[in-house]
Amino acid sequence: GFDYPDRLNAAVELTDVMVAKGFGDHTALIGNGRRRTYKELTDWTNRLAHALVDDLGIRPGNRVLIRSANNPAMVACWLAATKAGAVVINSMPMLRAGELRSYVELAEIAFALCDTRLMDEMTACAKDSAFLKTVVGFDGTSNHDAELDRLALEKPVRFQAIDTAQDDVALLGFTSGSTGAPKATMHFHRDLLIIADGYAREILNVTDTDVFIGSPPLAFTFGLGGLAIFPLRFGAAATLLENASPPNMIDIIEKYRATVCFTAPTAYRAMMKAMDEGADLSSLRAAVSAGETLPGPVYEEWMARTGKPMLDGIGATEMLHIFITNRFDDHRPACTGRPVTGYEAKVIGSDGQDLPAGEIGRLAVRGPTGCRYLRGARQADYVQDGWNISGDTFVMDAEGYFHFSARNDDIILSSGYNIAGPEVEAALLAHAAVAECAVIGVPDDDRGEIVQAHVVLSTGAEPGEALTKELQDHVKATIAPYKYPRSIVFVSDLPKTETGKIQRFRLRQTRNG
Ligand code: 3SK
Repeated sequence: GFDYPDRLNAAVELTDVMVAKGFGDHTALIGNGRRRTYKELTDWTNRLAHALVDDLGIRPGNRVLIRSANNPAMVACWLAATKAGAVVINSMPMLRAGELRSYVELAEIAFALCDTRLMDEMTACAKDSAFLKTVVGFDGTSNHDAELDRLALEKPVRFQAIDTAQDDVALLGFTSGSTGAPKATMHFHRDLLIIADGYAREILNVTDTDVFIGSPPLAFTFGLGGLAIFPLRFGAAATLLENASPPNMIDIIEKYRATVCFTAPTAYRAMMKAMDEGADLSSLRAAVSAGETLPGPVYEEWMARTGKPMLDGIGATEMLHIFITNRFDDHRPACTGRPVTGYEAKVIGSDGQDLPAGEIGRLAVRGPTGCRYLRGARQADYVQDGWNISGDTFVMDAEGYFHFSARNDDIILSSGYNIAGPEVEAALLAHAAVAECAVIGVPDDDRGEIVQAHVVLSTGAEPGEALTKELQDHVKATIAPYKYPRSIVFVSDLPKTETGKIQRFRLRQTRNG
């Protein structure tokens, strides 16, 4: 187990305590063309925390939403709000006002800190909100040229952090539920450290010489762990990219000789292609793949090119981070590996009973970092005896290794993003040309899966390329653009049950032949 003091503030552990341990001059964050040491990051977060408490009036337990792309300012705001005892909700920059509003309403969020470049949707979300009363801009480019930065600049560099308990909630992790309505899980201050002291230490052997790089948004706990908590816990450096396309990641890997990479198989494939044109990834000692299942051939190719394993793992926002993983000295193709120490995993049948090795069923997991849903209903359905029942089906082999089988719900996993089919359907149905539609995920070599919409048109609408483009643009303007259907198939009707329920599984079967 992990032994933390009763009074614990995770953000203080990742900043002030690191300075006290002698890491003050080490590089902590690199991003937007600047490098910041642990001392600079500590001072910055303390000033910001003063502004949040003294000027904005944030009190312990208040929920604070942060809206930003991955950059040092976002990390500083998250740490500052955590020092102030707030419960932080990190959100992705692509979210539209409607999606932000569903977060605000579910978590009754009163404060938002927003990169000024992303203010429009935030302001639209706050308009007439019963909950969100204070929206403050910060300068994501780190030039300190926004309201929150100006308030912080006048403040002292010492801040007496709020005396939080190790089991006070520090973070709400949001994910799309399978219907598109978001769900959130609560994570304690200690959970933020457990994922570092567990997975990052045990599996990745992180040290202060490591340089981290990766693509997942900090709003996704995969990114928050891999690109902020893990490096900061060990005195390592994190490189943060607002646009983590494979070419941009390659540039940074080469420039800073990055050693640990967190991304999805799609990006690894693109990076391997770039190796043929001379991309130098030789500095990477750990390539972590999660967010989508890692196809055997991608793992094999990485091994062949680098001589090192690509470490496939599965995590969940519910559990905060990775709980089943391969290891440097124990890895297999098309296999997710074994549980991280402290976590238990099993496969259960539709009746909730444990299934023997070799049988396909739903993956259930139990461990120190979850699962605690915000608001009651989901807890009863998806957490039984402490076991969180996931949306994935797996098989456990006779040796206790877990192998992914399929998703068990309407979530589509594309390039590491979780996309709820019903949410895309709702967006399409808001277009006058769409009478009915069903959205499924179809296999794709590059992205794992892509979103495919089967659309029945309203009378008078003309199928074709022009309408496909119009519907895609409409979805991009309605919900986060990464959710748009890359493929649209116009059909005359949809398969349905006798009671009129759309049978999406039939569309999937047709696809699979
Ligand atoms: O496997 C995932 O999708 C995941 C989710 C949350 C945190 C970490 C990971 C790897």
